[in-house]
Amino acid sequence: MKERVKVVVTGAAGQISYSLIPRLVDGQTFGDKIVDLELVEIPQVVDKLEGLVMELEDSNFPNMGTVNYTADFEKAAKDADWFLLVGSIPRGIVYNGKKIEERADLLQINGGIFVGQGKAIGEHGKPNAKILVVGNPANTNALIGRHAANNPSQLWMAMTMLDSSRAQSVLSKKLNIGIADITKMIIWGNHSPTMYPDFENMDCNGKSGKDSIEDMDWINNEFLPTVQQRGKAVIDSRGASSATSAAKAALDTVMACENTTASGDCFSAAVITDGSYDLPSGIICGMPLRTMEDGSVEIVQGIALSDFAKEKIKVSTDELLEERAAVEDLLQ
Ligand code: NAX
Repeated sequence: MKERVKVVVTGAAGQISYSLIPRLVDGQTFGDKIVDLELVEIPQVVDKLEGLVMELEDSNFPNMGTVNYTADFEKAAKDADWFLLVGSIPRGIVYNGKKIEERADLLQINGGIFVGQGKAIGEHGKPNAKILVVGNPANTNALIGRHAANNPSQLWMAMTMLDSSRAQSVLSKKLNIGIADITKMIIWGNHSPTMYPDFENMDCNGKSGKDSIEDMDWINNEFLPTVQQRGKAVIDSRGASSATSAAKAALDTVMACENTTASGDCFSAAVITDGSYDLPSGIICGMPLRTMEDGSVEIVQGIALSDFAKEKIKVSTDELLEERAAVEDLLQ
C-alpha cells in the first residue's frame, strides 16, 4: 500500500494556492505518496473552494487522495503532516471597518490568526509535522504560531525560498551560467526588503560567489536591490503579488524537506534561532538548512560570514526584533 501524507493549506482560494494546490498532488512534490488535502478558507469565501475541488477531481491526478474544504482549521489540523499557511490579510484591506495600512496593524491582525492556528497545530497536528508559513509578515507569523503551538518536535518555518530563487536567477544571468549550476543560496534574516542574499557563500560550479564576483558596485547597486525589491517590482507590473513563483518556492521548500540534502549543499528557510551564527535568540530568521537521512531538518553550521554580511544581517535581525516587540502581547 502506498504511503499517505496529509497536507493542510490555508488561503486555499487565494492566487498562490491556485498554482500551489494542484502541484501538491501531481506526483512530483511528494513522490509516490498519496496526498490527502485539507483546504482551509475564511467562512466568507470557503464555498468558492467547491469549484477548486471540482477542478482537482477533473484533473485526474493519480496521487490525489481525499480532498476536503472547510473553514474549521482545528478540524482540518487533525493528524496532518504538513501545514502550508498561505492565508493572511493583505495590507490595504478594510478589516472591521478600518483600512489596514500600518505595519503594526498588519502584524497584530495576522498575528492573531496565527495564535489560533498555532494552538490547533500544536494540539492536533502530527508530532513531527512541518509548518511552512507563506502569509506575510511570514517570519513573525511563524514566531507567533510556533509559540502558540508549544510543541517543539514540530518544525516551524517561514518561507524565504522565493528570495533565494530570485537571487539565483539574477546571479545566473550575471555569470552567464545555468540556474542548476548555482547552489547553497542562503537568505539570512527576514522575508522583507531587509533580507540578505548571501552571494559570497553561494557555490557556482565548485567556486564560491566571493571568488566569482569581484564587482562590489554591481552587488550593492544591482544585485541586492533587485533581489530585495523583486516582490514590489512584480506587483508594480502585474498589479498583483507574485503567485506562480511563490507557489513554486513553497513546493521547492517542501521537496527540500522531504528529500535528503546533498552533501555540502543547503536550502533556505527561516527557523527559530538557536545561538548559531550569534543571531539574536527567539526570532524566526533565514538561515542555511539541510535535511538529514532521518527526515529531520537542521541548521547548517560553519558558514563563514564576512563583516559585510554581518552588517547586512544585523539590519534584518533588528527588524525582526522590532516586529517581535510589536506583537509581544501575542507571545505571552
Ligand atoms: P490572496 O489575497 O490571493 O489570498 C489569500 C487568501 O487567504 C484569501 O483567499 C483569504 O480569504 C485567505 N485567508 C485570510 N485569512 C485566512 C485565515 N485565517 N484562514 C484561512 N485563509 C485565510 O493572497 P496570495 O497572493 O495568495 O498571497 C498570500 C500571502 O502570501 C500574502 O500574505 C502574501 O503577502 C504572501 N506572500 C509571501 C511570499 C513569501 O515569499 N513568503 C511571497 C509571495 C506573497 O507575497
